[in-house]
Amino acid sequence: MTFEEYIQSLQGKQVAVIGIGVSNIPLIKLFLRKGIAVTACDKNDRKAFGNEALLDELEKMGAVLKLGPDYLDGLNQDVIFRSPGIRPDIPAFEAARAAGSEITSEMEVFFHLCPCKTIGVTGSDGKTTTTTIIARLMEAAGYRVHLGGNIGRPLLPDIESIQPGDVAVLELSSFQLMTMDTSADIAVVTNLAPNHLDVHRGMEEYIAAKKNLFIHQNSSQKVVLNRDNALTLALTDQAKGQVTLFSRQNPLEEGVVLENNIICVKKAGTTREVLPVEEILIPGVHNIENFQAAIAAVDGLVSDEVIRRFAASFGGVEHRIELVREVNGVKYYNDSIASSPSRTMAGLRSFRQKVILIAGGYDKHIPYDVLGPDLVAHVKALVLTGATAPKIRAAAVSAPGYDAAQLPIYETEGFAAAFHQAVEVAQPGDIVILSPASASFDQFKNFMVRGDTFKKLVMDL
Ligand code: UMA
Repeated sequence: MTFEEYIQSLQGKQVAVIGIGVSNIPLIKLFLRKGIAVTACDKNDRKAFGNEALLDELEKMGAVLKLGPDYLDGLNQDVIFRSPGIRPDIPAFEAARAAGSEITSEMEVFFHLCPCKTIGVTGSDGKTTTTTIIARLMEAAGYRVHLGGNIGRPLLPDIESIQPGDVAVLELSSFQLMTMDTSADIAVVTNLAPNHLDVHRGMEEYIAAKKNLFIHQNSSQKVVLNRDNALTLALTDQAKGQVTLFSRQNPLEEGVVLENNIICVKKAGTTREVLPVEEILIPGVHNIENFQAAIAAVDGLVSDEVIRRFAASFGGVEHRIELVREVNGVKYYNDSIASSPSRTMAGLRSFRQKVILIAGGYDKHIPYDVLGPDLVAHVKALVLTGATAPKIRAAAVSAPGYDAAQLPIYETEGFAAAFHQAVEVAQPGDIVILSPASASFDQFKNFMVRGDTFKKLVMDL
């Protein structure tokens, strides 16, 4: 179906959009411009929503608004778009579904209608960097690239400008994948570790969601999986498309490996040296893996020369081990994206020296013990704030080799106090890094606001 035909099919139907956020605002506007009847619903009332001008604009364009605690009452429109942050099985959706409504999402419809090749990236860590690397490589190779998804930009509203020869590169979260019935042409799963267990019913549901990125492929499509991550490797048997493995730690007969510190592609008995690790500008072994995943995805589409030139100049993505500035000999890094322990572990392992770590935040009910050994090995002072502070402290204290004199732990009330505590203990030559191992929602709207707040505190020093 073309986009035009899809819009035709919605004419005369009632459409509801649940959650007036990043995913759905451009969608609501697009539908209204096309003359479709839209009811836009959000759990926040006008005041709590915080952007009256937008609500007024939507109303002026013809939207019916349903805001506040009763926003889901009587939900029965023909087609209902759900925001990623809302589970697809809440009672209001179940009731509407039983009464004949179709429950879908911006991402699902995008995959149904996208006229060009799609490259989709999911995983617990490394999604945004890998997605960005792939998009930039494809661009450098001359493709017209549309970059979006969980990275913060919905693509369905742009679909009219997408040409068959373009490439759509998408980061997908488990929330977006939960109900997907179409897979990407090239699917990449970077790795899997416990995350979002406050929303998902357990690891099984989380992994089942991630699998949707490749489980609906045909045999001519491609899935890239991580040989070094047991949960990801276990998915190999379930792939319908052609599997390309990548591995930093293990030898492979076929796939993307690391040999003599060079990323190599092994295929049909041959080995091609693609990228010496020392030429990758961004630090950290996890970034070697991100490059390996990206190289596996674009192999055959982007030349090795383009890959090498790009790797030498790519400085990374904002909020991901981003160097903010150096003050009085102390380097400040913003790794606000690290909203889970595995993420923070990767951040800590990126540095050759021990760092002063600011961590803690909203509690997603994931285990923290795993973080303990890395705290002992890589942290010289730990500054904690937020709901997960006691869990992170417990992880450090119970880790083998913990020595209170080697790893002082500070607990502070509030984010700014944590920052100033870190500044106080820092000596010239030190590294201070915000890498919270927790989500931001206890004190901030999202990880970007948290990172921006940190950057402002650093700039104000
Ligand atoms: N809302 C309700 N009812 C609810 C939940 C939310 O009405 O039960 C309303 C909120 O009041 C708000 C709106 O829905 O007004 C927000 O919707 P949302 O939280 O579902 O998120 P969006 O603003 O649409 O942003 C989403 C992703 N957010 C989530 O998955 C929670 C963004 O990922 C993504 O960039 C964006 O779509 C574009 O695709 C953010 C994220 O934190 C960055 N993702 C998680 C992660 O990466 O770990 C999954």
